[in-house]
Amino acid sequence: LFYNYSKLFTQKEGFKLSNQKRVLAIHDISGIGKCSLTVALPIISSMGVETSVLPTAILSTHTGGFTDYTYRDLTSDLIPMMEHWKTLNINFDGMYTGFLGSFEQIDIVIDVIKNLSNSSTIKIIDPVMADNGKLYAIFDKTFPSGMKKLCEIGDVLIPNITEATLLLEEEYVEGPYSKDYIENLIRKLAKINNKKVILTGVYFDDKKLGAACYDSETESVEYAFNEKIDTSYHGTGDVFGSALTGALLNNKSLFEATQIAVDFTVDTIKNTKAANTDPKYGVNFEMSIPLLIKSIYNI
Ligand code: PXL
Repeated sequence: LFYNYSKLFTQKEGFKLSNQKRVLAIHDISGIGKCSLTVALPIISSMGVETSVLPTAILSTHTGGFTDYTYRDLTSDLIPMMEHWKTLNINFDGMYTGFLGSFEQIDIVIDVIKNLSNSSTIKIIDPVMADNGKLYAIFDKTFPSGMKKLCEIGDVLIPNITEATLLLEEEYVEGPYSKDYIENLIRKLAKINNKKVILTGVYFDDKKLGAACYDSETESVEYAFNEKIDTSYHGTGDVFGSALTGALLNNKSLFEATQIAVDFTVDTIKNTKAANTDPKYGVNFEMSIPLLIKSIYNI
């Protein structure tokens, strides 16, 4: 099995070992609770893409459901890390941003992206700040307008519906949603960066849930659905974003990458539900990695 796994990468059409793709993942490290970098690193790496990291903060756990967590803000390390990398002339094929450690980091991350990207770098922005109709408690009301500035320089935005409504300064609406509502929302979001948007947490009934994707070039909305499972776990947005990033860097189309990420996320939720663990500890994504690799190579 191991032999076949490495062959999958090296025998892929057009693959050269010297041309491995590299992504810069900009998120926090939460020591416990499976989100941000502790999911981005293993997931993107398992898809054959080198994953460099710019950690925004270090926490003992994430902030969703745990109390008394430690929080080390790394804002003052970001520019020096960027300056060092500039001397290395390092190239990034992708950048994937998520949870930022402070309001000030928004402008710094914009600077990092501008300094370390080139015209072919794909910039994936997850405006991590809210879920289930609520802004995360550690952010204040000014945070969404700052996050909107970061979204403006992205190529692919991946908000959930709560984040979408905050970016657009609209009231949060509970699902199930109508097609009209979703397509209106996604077209308004696409005006922020004039490129591509993937809206997560979309459902029209209680059977299927997934994501809508919109490409400003074709002006079309496509839907990637899978089973709607009646439980929610922390960190699934990051699991989705990481799989999506890996799939896009493997040259999948926007829709294919979205479907791969939806299917992977649902599989992780199914495995976790079967284990009956506390939702704040995140999903068992490790057991779904073989499925993810199969979907990348169409096997
Ligand atoms: O998964 C989003 C996330 C990432 N990092 C930290 C968080 C959260 C959501 O609550 O608290 C530290």
